[in-house]
Formats: sequence, structure tokens, C-alpha cells
Amino acid sequence: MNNPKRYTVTAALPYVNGPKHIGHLAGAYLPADIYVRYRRLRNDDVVFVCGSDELGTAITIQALKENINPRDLVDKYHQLSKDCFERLDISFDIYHRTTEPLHFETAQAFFQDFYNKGLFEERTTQQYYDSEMKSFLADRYIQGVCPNCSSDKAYGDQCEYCGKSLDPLDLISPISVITGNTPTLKSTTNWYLQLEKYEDWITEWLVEGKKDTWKPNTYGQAKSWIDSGLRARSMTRDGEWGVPLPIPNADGKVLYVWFDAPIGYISATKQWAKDHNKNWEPYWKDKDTKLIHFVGKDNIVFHCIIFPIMLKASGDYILPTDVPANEFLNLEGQKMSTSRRWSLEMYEYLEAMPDKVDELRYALITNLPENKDSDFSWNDYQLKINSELLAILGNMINRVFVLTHKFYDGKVPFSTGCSELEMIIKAQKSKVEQALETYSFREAMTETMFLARHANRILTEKEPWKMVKEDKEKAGIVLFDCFQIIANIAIMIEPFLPNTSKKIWKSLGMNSKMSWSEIGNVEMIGLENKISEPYYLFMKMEDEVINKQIAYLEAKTNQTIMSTEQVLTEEKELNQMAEVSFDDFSKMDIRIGEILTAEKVEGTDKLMKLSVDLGTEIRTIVSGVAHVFTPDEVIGKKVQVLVNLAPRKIKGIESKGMILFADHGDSLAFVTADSTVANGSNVK
Ligand code: B3M
Ligand code: ZN
Repeated sequence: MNNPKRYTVTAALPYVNGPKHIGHLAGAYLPADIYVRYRRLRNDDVVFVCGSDELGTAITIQALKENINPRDLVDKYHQLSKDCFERLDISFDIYHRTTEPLHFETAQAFFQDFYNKGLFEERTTQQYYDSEMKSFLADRYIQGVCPNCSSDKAYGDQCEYCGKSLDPLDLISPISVITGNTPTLKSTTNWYLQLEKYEDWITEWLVEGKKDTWKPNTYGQAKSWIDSGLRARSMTRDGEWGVPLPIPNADGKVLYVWFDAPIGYISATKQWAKDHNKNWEPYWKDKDTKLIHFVGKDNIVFHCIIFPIMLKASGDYILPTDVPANEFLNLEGQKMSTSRRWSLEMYEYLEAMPDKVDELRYALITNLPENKDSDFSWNDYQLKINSELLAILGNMINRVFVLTHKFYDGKVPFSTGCSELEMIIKAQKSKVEQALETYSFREAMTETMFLARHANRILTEKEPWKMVKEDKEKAGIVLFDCFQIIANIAIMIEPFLPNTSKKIWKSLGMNSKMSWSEIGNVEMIGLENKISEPYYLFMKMEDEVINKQIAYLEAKTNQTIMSTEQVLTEEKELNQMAEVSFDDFSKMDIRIGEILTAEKVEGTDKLMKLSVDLGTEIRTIVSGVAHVFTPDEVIGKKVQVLVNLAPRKIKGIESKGMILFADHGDSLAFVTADSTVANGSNVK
């Protein structure tokens, strides 16, 4: 194949406004990783860049909710995402951050260049402003009555009920989603990129040029956007948490996050090049480089239209060769959502199954939402492990090793490569390549597993354990062939299940570096290979483990209070139930308190504001009990209170401490104390 050898591969920069779930993983990071690993095995020159998208409204809003400053928020989630990706073997060459000075410089240079070229139009418009937050409200943070269908939950940019796209000024009785206040109109100036000037160009480049090569879902969505006409779009915002505009008289203005974020790919590449003494420019400017963006379907417009227009406008950049966007992954049949607590976060999985990374990768790969939404379920996950990874791949390898130890003293029986096998493997190789080149990773995985099925078929048909009694040499040839298949699988499976690949390779006594070009070699393993003892690649996934995860998901979604901080801690506890030291336990200051007053928090279903007498003081605590108890039922109760939990704001109320409950699915009971116990007594 005559491929250009240089690839710049990007995976969408995740917002650091919370933990990322396995839907994100299946949407962009895992497919990108498979692709990149494949290219590296082919010795292509690849840079795989990603990093945290740390600026913009999504971040400031979450910081407000968690009552911490944006800097602390992004530090926390950047580290969490980075660690998770590492543990999931997503092999980024760099995981950068859009808060790095290098990124600011790079993004500002783009803006300055467009400004100098006169590509912006300066416009003054009226926008909604929340005076309590002292900030303008992004469209998503304004809610009101839809002028079209009268639903009272329409957002500033769209009514989700009737689907009509809206301007915030269209909303009747608008309110700020964040504070609940009625926002006021204030005039403000912003810089609009005149996308409409690129309509002809993008029609030619994308609508005509990508029709036959891009995936239908990506192409279709991009085309329909273009068909409905391009309009100028503001590339700046009022605010502080962003890249400041590099031009005069623009105090208090920052770059729109979707202007700077894709430039983040370029700054990441620059940093990587710096770290490795390389030149970044060919990766973005040499026309022989292929630029490929892996994203989820909600990012298509930005990667297919807006960013390419920016690259084009800047003059000397290459354009994306492809944007293989994925649809969404559901969880147990429902849309995944971190805020609704119907999600499997990457860190949750890793805590529950720390040594089962390839198992997850496999379950996701065989289920990737490549052309339509797909579903992850724990039962399917179990099935994939037990009846595919274990039954087909793991058992086959185990059998071959057992037989070799039993009848051939652990030495690979000697033979010469068989041409039929060579043909079969080469045919698989080209199927897998074809699938990988067209981003059909599910298919590529199936075609790889075909080789393991094939080895099983050989074993079942030839029965070397019987044959060995009559013709040891002939039985040896069967095993020899199986070893060649196993070695070929080790290479072919590397992009998908890197850890499994490594284990197999090592067990075969191979030290050399793997290379894709070796696939098809049917004399890779011979007498000189010192193979390991028989081993199990995968362990059976038991029902109890699966049921526990299903129960956990259900319990989690029934919980009420949503501070991410709390979610993180609680989930850690639920998931692990690990041993704690006495020191850990003694850090908790738990005391007996008495509920003096109770009232429901307005506008919520579950929250109750309580005042609790702790002997030496009376504290306000917000607790998620209003769906179970009336205020009258709780007043006078003696309860246990974790008094040194960091205070946090819930619905605008400062809550200091946490009341302990016995939680049994949907029933909830206070952990009470005898009425004779004095308020403030320590619980030990
Ligand atoms: N941060 C959206 C997201 O996390 C956005 C992607 C940016 S890619 C340049 O889904
Ligand atoms: Zn509507």
C-alpha cells in the first residue's frame, strides 16, 4: 500500500467539568487509540494528541456548583481524566491542557491573524446578564417559555420539547438556570467570524469532496448544517475564564471556547515536539500529512465545518482527511448521563475492576456506536468475557501450552510453515487492514478473533492429544501451526487489547518488537522459543460480580445530592468497600445531634433543610430525605451526624455536616440513638 507516512491523530479534548464515562471512551478515545496503535505497528510516523479542555462556561458553571474556583476544578478533573486514560492504555503521545501558556499564545496568534486579515465583524448586541453571578449567560443557561409550543423548559438556544432552535431573546419569562434570577439585557460587543464567506469553499471541499469517503453519519450531519446556510458566529465571550483577546479595547473579553479548544490540538503538538526535539510544523502543514479527528457526534459541526474554516483561513494549515465520528453509547438501554447519575464513569470501572482493562476494551470495541447508538450492559460484558475472550482465545492458548508441556517437554515441536495457514492468515490480515483503514473497528476485532476460532477448529478436528499416541510428529505439526496462529494473533490484537497482546507475546518467549509486517509469517515460533508454563489469559466473570455492579448502578441513580465531590467520594466508598485503617476511621468526627426544625427546600423533591442541635452549637444541614419523610416526622429525632465533613452549598444553602442513614435501596432510615444520649456525644 502506498500510504503517506505521517499522521496527526486527535481525540476530542474532554471538558474537565466532571469525570468522563465509558460512553466518552467508546465515542472517541478507544477508536482513536486502536487506529494509532495500528499505524505505529506499521511504522508510520504518528502523533496522537489530546488533553483537557479547561476553559469556558461549562467549567465556570461547574465550579460554581461545587463551590470551588475554576482552577481547582480543572486541576482535579484533569488529573482524574489523565490517570484514567493512562490506566485504560489509551496511548496518547501527549495529554496537554488548554490552560498552558503555550496554548494561550497559540490561540491568541490565530485570533490576531484573523483580526489583521479583517475576517471578523465587530457587533454590539443585547444579551442576558445575571447580576448575581456578574456575568452574561450562555444560551444553555437561560430557560423560559417556548414561543412556539409554550413548554416552560425551553433553553436559550433550543426548545427540546418541540425542537425549535431559538435565540435567547425569543424566550418568554426567561430565568437564569444557575441562580433562578430573571436576567437583565445588557449590550455587549463581540467578534464574529464570517463563516458565510466560506460557504462556496466548504461546499466544494466537504459536500462534494468528502461524499464518498467520510462515514455517512459524519457527512450527513455536516452537509445538513451547510445546506441550512452558514452564518457569522461570535468567537468571543464576556468573561474571565478563557484566553484573553490579544487586541486593544477588549478588556473582560475572552475567546469562545470552541475557538480555542481545537487550536489546543496544535498547541499540544507543539509541546510534544518541544519535549522530543522535533519540529511540529510538518504535522500540521505538510500536505502529505493526514490529519484525523476522532470525536463523538455532538462535536461534528465544530470539527467538520468551523475548525476547517479556521485552518483554511489561516492559510498554511492542512485540513482534516477524515473525521470518523461515533454516535452515542447507552447504558443498560438508557442514555448515559453523569448528572442524572446513570453512567459508568471510567474511574468507577477502574476501581471496581482494576485488572480488567482489556475486558472492558473488548466489550466496548465489539459494541462501538460506529453507525448508530449502541448499548453497554453488564450482562453483555459478562457474556463477551466468558464466551468469547475466555472460551475462544484464552482456552485455545491454554490448551496449546498444556499439550506442549505434556507431550513435548514444553518445547515447540519442530516443523516448517504451512502454506495453507499462511494464506488464511494473510487473508485475515487484509480484512483487518481494510476494516481499520475505514474505521470499522468492530469488524476488525471480529476478523482478528477469527484466527482464534480457526485455531480452535484445527484442535477440534485434528485432536492432537489423540493423534500424539500414533504419530507424534504429525501431532507436533498441529501444535506448531497453532503456535504460529497465536503469534500472529498477538500482533494483530495489539491495537485492540494491548495488554493481552503483550502477555501472549511474552509467553511465547518473544523479545523482539512487534511489527505489522510480520503478520503472515508462519515460522515465527520455533524450537528456540522458550515458552512459558500454561496460563489463563482471562478469568471467568462470575454472576455475583456482575450483579453487584447492576445493583450499584441502580443505587447510585437513586441517590439525591449531586455535588460531584460527594459523588466521587461516595462512589469510591461504594465501589471499593476497601479496608480502612483506624487512622482513617478516627478522622471522622461523628456526633449525636437532635433535629430541631425541618423544612422542605423549595423547588426540589428530595431536599430538606434541617437545624440540628449538636450540644455546643446548632447547625444547618441539607439532607436528601424529603421524599421519604415529612418535616414533622423528623423533628425531635436523635441522629448521628458527621460533623467534620467540609461544608458545601446545596441550592444556595450552606450545609455543614451530614446526617447518617441506613440506606436499603428505596427505603431510608435514620441511624438514631437512645433518647438518653446527650446531644454532642461522640460516636466511636
Ligand atoms: N470539550 C466537548 C466535549 O468534551 C469539547 C471537545 C473539544 S474538542 C476540540 O465533548
Ligand atoms: Zn417549544
